[in-house]
Amino acid sequence: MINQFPKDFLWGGAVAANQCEGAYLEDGKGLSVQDVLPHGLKGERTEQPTEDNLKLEGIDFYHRYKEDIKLLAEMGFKVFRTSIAWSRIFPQGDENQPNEKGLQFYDDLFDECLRYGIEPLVTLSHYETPLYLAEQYDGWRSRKLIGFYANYCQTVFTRYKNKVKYWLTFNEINSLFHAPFMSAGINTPKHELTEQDLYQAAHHELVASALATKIGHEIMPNAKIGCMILGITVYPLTPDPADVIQMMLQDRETLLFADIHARGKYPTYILNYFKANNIVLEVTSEDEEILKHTVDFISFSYYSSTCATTHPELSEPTGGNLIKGYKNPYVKASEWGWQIDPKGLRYTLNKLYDRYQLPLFIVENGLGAVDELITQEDGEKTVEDEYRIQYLREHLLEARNAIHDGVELMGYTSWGCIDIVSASTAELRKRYGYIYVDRHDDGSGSLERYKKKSFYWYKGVIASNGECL
Ligand code: BGP
Repeated sequence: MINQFPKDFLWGGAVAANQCEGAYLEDGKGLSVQDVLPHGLKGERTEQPTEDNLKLEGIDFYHRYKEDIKLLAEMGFKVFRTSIAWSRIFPQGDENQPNEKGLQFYDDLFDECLRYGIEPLVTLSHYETPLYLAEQYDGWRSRKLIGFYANYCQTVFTRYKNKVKYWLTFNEINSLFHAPFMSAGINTPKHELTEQDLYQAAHHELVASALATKIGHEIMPNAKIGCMILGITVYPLTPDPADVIQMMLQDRETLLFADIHARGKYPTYILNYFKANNIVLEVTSEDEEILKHTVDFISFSYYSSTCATTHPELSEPTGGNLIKGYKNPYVKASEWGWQIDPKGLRYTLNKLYDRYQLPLFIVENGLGAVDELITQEDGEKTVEDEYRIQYLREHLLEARNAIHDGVELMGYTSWGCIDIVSASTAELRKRYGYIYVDRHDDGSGSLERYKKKSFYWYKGVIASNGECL
């Protein structure tokens, strides 16, 4: 039957180094932009790391990863998505020589995964640009970052070429426009940046991404290197054709990044937009050559959808970490105002596959919710997270429908498979995991791990290759 998950489907979960590792200064690590963002996207950056920044300790994954990987293996994980903290390898970001202790940590982590037959899926840059690069170079506004990033990629590709087969170049690369400091280490305040500045910085990242793909393929001919897009799915709020055009325009803000990664050049719609708005980018002929190194697959995050309209009076703005748009009267929202739309996942998968005919990978999806740890009759502690199971089940059913539609889907890594610090609000109260971590927003907690009800559910899903949802 076609409406089954493929035999070699990569089931697993995802995290990012800065949201779980902690140990923010250990073994020679330098500071990253996250170390001065105690409140995520809400609130200003601080000058120095401050005690209220929960990411400095995270869930202490740096010291507890063996215990955690064992739990993920118990669920039957085939793949584990994490990121390498660039500032562990190059503490400032612009050095020539890497920090051996940082490299050793990821050697040990990947070995631990492989011991259980879990493939690491590694994001090279997940919202954790070294702080020094932000302060000295204004992050990705500087062309120099292409060279620093290429050196970093070359280093980790060479080191882990026999351990890591799946790589992602930049997490949610299109988020640079919404969160320039967190996403691209751009230190200049957002309100001082022009569109030209942002497109130029995006261009540097796009060239760097293609260069990483080129270098990666040279060092690891069998590796699969993908881009990662913040999947902002947009519907027209009304059938007014003007709303459909509005949707098309908003869609392109996202698709632009996948277009360039998949096709190796800028599409005409954006070149015309640049002309019309007097945006003149510095694009060298060497850049154009590098951009031709296209990705092997397209990965994306999918949490919710939103609506576009020319009739704002008919709706209200939606919540969501980086998503702008209007509320859809047909869908419910999470406690954080993220609209829950499983069918939108089927639509998104089909749209991307129709457009690119490249394998797709859902590398983030999940429900951030408040969990209550309870003690069962047998004395074991757990969380009855039926709401999370329901969210994931409904999304996986739609992923399966998309496979039936003909989409080539490589895998699924739900977000925050173990509770971690959230990215947009830097809270621990907002949990995504199958594994509960006893740590709280006031910094208290034993850091003990407990299996939630969803742990056993996901184990059954993987064991049945998605038959038992
Ligand atoms: C994505 C980021 C992740 C992440 C997730 C959930 O945008 O790639 O790093 O955390 O969203 O968001 P949050 O943690 O804010 O709930």
